[in-house]
Amino acid sequence: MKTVFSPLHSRRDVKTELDGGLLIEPHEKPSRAETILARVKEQALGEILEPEEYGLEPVKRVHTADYVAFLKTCWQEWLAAGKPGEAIPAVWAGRGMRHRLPRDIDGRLGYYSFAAETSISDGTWEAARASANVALTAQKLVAKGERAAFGLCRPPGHHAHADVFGGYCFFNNAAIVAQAFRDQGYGKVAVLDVDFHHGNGTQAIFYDRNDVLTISLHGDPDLVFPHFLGFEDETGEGAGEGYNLNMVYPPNTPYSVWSQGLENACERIQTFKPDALVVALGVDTFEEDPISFFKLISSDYLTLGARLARLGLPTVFTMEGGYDVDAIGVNAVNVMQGFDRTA
Ligand code: OKP
Ligand code: MG
Ligand code: ZN
Repeated sequence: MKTVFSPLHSRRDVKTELDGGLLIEPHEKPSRAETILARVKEQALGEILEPEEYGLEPVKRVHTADYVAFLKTCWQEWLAAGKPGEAIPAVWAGRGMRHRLPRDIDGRLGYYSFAAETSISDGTWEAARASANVALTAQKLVAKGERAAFGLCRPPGHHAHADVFGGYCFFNNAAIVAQAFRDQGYGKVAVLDVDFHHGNGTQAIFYDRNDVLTISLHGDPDLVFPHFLGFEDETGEGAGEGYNLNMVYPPNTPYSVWSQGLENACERIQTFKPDALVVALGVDTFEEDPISFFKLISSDYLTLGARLARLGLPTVFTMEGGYDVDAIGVNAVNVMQGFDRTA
């Protein structure tokens, strides 16, 4: 399988993540992508390509123009306001208040976000753009006939809504890929999110549509991030009713249990008969992940890849989470190898 990777990911190198009342070194750090790339090379998974430039048009098919413009100038606005640290949202429109875009940068940061762990600094915009280009280049490879392609995206994307960032995500790479397939004439697309966390952004972007099926397996949002979306009674709305599927699991869930949800997901995908599959691949389901609570082991990722291959669909992988940096290279590449080795 071919991998798409951009060295520009390293431009996202924030020094802070608000966690437990402290500003810690972010979990979502540059070494994540480098470790995965190193494993791709070590295992000779396949050719490694730099992304092509697709511009903002395919991004704006999923994100609003005002949100994209905000991300572009956010850091400059923050500096111009004389702020001493990194840009961190700290105020939101609570219940009973107005969702109105203020002029002040603190208000704008809150308007365009849903959480405070995701700091912004110099280079975040460039890295987020590169990450979307990585995903779109992987999509192009598959549209041109590759069976599958690995978009080694960083920063991740699946928490980003049409006009809201959070959970380390700015542009929803999986959603951008799904929409790109649609715009190229693929009639139906499925997005399967196997990251430990709910793919809230992807769900929200396609919630009222029946041309993109969204499925996510994840830790129970009653217990973990993103807390306010991802429950099993969220099944879609309007034309999209029945085209969103959430499967939630408790702490210590092993592959033997999680994979039953995966089977359900695969059956739903087969019934849907999509023309392409996008896999939002997080490996934070790993037993040693520092911020998650499932118990998958490294060999499970080979099995996962093999199961996805048996769907027999043109498949784009977008890299999402995974924070046990020592293991994410092996685990992510195991998915690709399990896929490649399965007819
Ligand atoms: C991004 B992705 C840790 C809280 C974690 C943010 C999690 C974002 C996960 N104390 N909050 O889905 O891997
Ligand atoms: Mg998920
Ligand atoms: Zn995650």
